[in-house]
Amino acid sequence: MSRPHLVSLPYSPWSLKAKWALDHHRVAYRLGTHLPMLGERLLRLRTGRWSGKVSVPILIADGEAIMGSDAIARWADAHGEGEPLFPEGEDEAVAHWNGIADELLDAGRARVIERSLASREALIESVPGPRFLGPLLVPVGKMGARFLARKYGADRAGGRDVVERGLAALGEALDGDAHLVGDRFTFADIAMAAALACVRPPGRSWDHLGDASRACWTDDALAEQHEELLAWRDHLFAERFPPRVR
Ligand SMILES: N[C@@H](CCC(=O)N[C@@H](CS)C(=O)NCC(=O)O)C(=O)O
Repeated sequence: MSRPHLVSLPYSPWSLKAKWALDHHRVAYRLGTHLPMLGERLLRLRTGRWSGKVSVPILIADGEAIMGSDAIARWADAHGEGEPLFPEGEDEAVAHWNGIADELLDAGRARVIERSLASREALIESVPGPRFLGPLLVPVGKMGARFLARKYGADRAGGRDVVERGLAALGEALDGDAHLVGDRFTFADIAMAAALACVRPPGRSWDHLGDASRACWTDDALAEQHEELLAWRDHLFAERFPPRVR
């Protein structure tokens, strides 16, 4: 098998979930970067999907395009080494947490887009290019943010109440435990740890965010209320997904 190619968005928690699952299973891969809006056609070309929504992460393995963090993690379970992330009999429980993680991230993305549109620096950071082009990058950043808002229906995403409910459920389920499903490390832990980016991103080694974008992601009030969950997340990242592995 030739080395699979992961097309990702460096700052996206969904891409982080896929990278984590691949690393967990010691799958070596080439990493490519997708550019929202401008890279849409290339993504369709790479995947052969000319209708419907295309989003990253996408893993191209043996000519097949596997789209979405969940499908990529399942592919890694089937093709990699080590303990499964979807243990037998726990599929429903893992899917339940992945669903909650998606709700949190959808709500988080809508909020980040709104806040980015109000931050000149964050808009500049969102466009690759030399910083001295700053003023020219702002309109491109705005177009990109509006494109993502439309594509992912930011106006239909849940609000802060959805995030609060998800965090409360996570706190109750963990209640001091290390893992969410069956006392072992699963994709449920990966999904919820990654989703906490909408409260406070995990750190530059993982999220590659600039300062202004990090501020848009961070919700100080929620972070203060949920330091225990963030400590759980930080521990999991440090132990199970150390930066040196990637
Ligand atoms: N359910 C998908 C969600 C993926 C997703 O929402 N990707 C967004 C991350 S912001 C994306 O590709 N954005 C860039 C684009 O659509 O061009 C997964 O689990 O991977």
